[in-house]
Amino acid sequence: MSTTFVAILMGSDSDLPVMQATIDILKKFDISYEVKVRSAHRTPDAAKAYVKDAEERGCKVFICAAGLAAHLAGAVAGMTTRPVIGVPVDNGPLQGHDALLSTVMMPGGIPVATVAIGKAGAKNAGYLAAQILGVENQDIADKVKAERAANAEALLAKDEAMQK
Ligand code: RP5
Repeated sequence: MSTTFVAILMGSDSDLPVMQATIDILKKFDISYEVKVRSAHRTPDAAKAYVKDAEERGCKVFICAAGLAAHLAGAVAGMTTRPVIGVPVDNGPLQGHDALLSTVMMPGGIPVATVAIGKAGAKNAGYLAAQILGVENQDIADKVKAERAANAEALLAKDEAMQK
């Protein structure tokens, strides 16, 4: 029996401090996930083996994070037709601009849903995965909606306090 989960792949363990934001969001919505270090450059065979196996075991969305010449998301997108979300990591001398372009500029037919550079992008990768799963899973969709409503309410309450 396969269990639905999200796979978070990162090119290096040095990406984990950024990707903790993704993990936190998936945990918030009680979404099962796996976190693996697999590199498009350093461990291409292991990356491919993992993607095939994860897909068979029920992975519905891949989130791939890498910095510098960030090819992981694109490479994974070429191995699966599941949605792939790419997170450009800002850990190099170009502050992630290199990773952004490497991740987002995919040729037609092999999409990577690329989010913002760094922690905001990592957070949004978690939300986007939740929203994709929420198309078929009402429980997750309801949690995402409730969280948005609570955030909107909190912001308006801050505005109200500011007016006093
Ligand atoms: C990329 O190179 C990784 O995703 C990481 O962002 C960057 C640097 O990796 P380390 O040298 O810190 O292992 O492949």
